[in-house]
Amino acid sequence: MSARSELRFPEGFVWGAATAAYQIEGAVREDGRGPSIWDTFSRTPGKVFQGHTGDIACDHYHRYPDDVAMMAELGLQAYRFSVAWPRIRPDGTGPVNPRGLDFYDRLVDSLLARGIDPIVTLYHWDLPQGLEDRGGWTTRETAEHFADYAVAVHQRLGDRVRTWTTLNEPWCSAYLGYGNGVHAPGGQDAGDAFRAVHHLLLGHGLATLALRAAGVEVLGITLNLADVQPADADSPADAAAVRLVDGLHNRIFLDPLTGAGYPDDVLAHVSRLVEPDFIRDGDEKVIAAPIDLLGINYYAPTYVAGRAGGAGGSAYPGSAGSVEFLPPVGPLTDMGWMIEPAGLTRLLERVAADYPGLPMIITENGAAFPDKAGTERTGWVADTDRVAYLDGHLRAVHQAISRGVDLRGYLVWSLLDNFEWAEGYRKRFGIVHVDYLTQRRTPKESARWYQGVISRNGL
Ligand code: PNW
Repeated sequence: MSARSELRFPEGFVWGAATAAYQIEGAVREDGRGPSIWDTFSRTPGKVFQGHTGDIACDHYHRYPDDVAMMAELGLQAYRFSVAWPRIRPDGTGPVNPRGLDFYDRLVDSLLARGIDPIVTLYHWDLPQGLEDRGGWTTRETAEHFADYAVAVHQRLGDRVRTWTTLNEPWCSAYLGYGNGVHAPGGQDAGDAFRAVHHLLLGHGLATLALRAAGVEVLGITLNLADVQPADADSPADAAAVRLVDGLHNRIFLDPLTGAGYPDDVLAHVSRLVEPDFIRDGDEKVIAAPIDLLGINYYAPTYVAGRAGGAGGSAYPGSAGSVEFLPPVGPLTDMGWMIEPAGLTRLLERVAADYPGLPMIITENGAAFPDKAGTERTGWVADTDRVAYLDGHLRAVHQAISRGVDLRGYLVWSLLDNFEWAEGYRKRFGIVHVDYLTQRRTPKESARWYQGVISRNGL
């Protein structure tokens, strides 16, 4: 009898994995690359765990042929990577650096030679330091520079890359980068966080218009949307807290992207913290440039309560005084994040209901778990906890699809253990283990399991 899988995914459903340039490439001074805000930030004492940097990371810049061969062996159908802006425009404003483009040219060719579909992210947080020196995402000019850079990348790769996304998780860039200082460039100002939200969205819109004019086929953006839940489903105060956090996290991006403009309640909240004079006439029209695909990154749910004098969350400007974020409970990942697959089903169904007609793809989902002892000796990483996480979340994805959500694919975060931003190398998200002393790659049990899922197109 042939092995029949229990849960089948739709025909043509895309299976892949994701990474980001600064987290895996290394080679930060090679072939004319300029410094990014993450080079600066990671060298600033106290910002990243034990002063880790992306200087070497997974050395993917040199090892990409082997890495692509490994992807092919695992059966990946798509690979989402990001282009490092400072490789393409080393100081942010000057001439294009062809040697930077050469690297992605080679990478794309090797992916295509193995039948793997490249999915390009144009911005995964590594802003050229030269642009930050002029104000970074708090300024309009950065949005315009982003569109120019997008066109330069497309000119080189557009004949072979079909699927493009502009930004990865602008929520993180704005609120963690300019609001609470946890990410580069380390700004701590609520007004700047909202300026950054707007200029990131504007940059997305300008790039979308420019890429569309250049003939891009499939164009989108990736958001880390939050499944915001009330502590008590019957409490009006908790419902109000959900509405505020949902506004600051989800609707502030989704509404303008889909043509509805900024939500009134969110604008009212923002206006209490900063004069929103950075939003100009016509901007919302640019931001609403039609997209083909919404990338969603999901890791964990967010539970909130409405409470006068609540501590709020540093990543949600103006939330102190009315919102309490509940501590995560139950089984947690190594990031301290809750494991709740149902949150992913809820999130997908909510987006499908509130923003109909927008096809979606999971551009990131996965988990950090501590390394098990003995990997180097046995050459085998038994990450059963990660297999369970992925299995649970794929069941949640399947449920959403079976209820009618138009979801086109799933990309696991991440292919490799890598530089986990402020956490440095101590958090491991890979389905492939990386020994940072030798750069040896060892597929974990989860990679073998995922290989089987892909080959069966099901669980
Ligand atoms: C995402 N948060 O980051 C990024 O897109 C990846 O580069 C990253 O490695 C992955 O998720 C795992 O963290 C996030 O604090 C970082 O809520 C922080 C948060 C969310 C997403």
